[in-house]
Amino acid sequence: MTKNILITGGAGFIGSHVVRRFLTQYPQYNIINLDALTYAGNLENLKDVDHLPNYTFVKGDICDRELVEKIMNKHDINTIIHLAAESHVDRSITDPLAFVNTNVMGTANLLIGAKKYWQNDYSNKLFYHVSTDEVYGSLGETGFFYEDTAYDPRSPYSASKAASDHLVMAFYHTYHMPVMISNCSNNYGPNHFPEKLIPLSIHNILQKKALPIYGKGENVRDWLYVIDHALAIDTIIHNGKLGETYNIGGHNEWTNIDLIRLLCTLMDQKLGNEPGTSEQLITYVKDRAGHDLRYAIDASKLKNELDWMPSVTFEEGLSKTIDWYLENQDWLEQVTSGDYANYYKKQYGS
Ligand code: NAD
Ligand code: TDX
Repeated sequence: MTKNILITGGAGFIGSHVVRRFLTQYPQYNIINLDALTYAGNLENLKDVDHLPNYTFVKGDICDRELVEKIMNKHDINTIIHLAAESHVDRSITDPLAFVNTNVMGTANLLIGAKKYWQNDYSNKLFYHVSTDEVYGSLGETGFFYEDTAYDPRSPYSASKAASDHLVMAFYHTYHMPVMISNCSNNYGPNHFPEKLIPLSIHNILQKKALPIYGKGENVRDWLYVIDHALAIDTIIHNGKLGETYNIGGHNEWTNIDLIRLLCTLMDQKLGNEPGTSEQLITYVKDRAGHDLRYAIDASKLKNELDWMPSVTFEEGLSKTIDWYLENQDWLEQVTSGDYANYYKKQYGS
């Protein structure tokens, strides 16, 4: 069965890997990428695949009802993979409304657009919503997030993602729209915008700038290679159950400080620096407001039911990621020109 898939946010970090996976793995599917090209969206992320005949790009906002309806009609969309979002927690602290607009209103708009076009004929239709483990809140030193863990979002970002998840489930229960949700842990890998911890630190090591660690660096995140996330989404779309949530995680917990120390060691090796050179750049700075202590996903449902497991170890994934940034310094330069310097100054003071 041919799928005409609307992918939102396909020019962003994770979205570009999802677009590439579907374009190359399923040449019989038509992929329509709707992206507003905010500061986080970049068509360069797709330059190796954007010539493929099954690919269409539309620049636009998911909040634009008319545009969404036009795309649904024109391309006879039967599957939506929804990734478009404002995604950076620090930005949500300074500008929460932008997160409510895109993450809540934008998701509602897409759901309404799909409902209108599909007109209750839901055979072979799917609304797949990409969400985050941050909706579950913050863990103490032990325990995991399960699919039935109660939502407890604590930042404007996670609150807006939680609201969007609830809307998706509301459309399932109220209108029987076929939906699936996945809640994933922290991703890392190529094309990651350098406002997030790992690419920001790689960029700063290359620039010999301070590596800002919030608080004491004891917060824990569970890191997953972005290509494994794209693979998990592919697996769930083809084999998952409607109305279900799947947790996706890397079984890979690191305190921020240990992670940055490992990154420094790998960077020194690759750059031919004296051991310990990059660690000297580590600088403890004021903590993030409401900084969640620990995230850790239990992904056993995905493993037991759909046989998905991460394919690379963290050391392999991190090494590949650093290699990508070293080979794509023009990409880094491009995305850090323009408004990035203003953002950086506002966030870090220099
Ligand atoms: P990103 O910020 O790199 O990319 C977001 C993309 O959405 C960009 O291309 C941007 O231009 C586009 N976009 C933003 N607002 C839009 C709008 N109003 N209309 C159309 N397009 C718009 O984000 P990411 O890290 O790739 O995250 C993608 C999705 O995955 C998000 O929904 C996020 O919540 C979720 N997620 C991210 C992570 C992570 O670690 N990055 C982990 C779990 C879940
Ligand atoms: O300069 C920094 N210094 C620092 O110590 C930055 C940018 C971050 N941090 C800390 C905060 C977090 O504990 O590093 C950790 C990771 O921070 P981010 O890279 O900003 O990611 P996080 O806040 O954990 O959220 C990410 O994972 C879940 C994504 O940005 C979200 O979109 C996703 O949903």
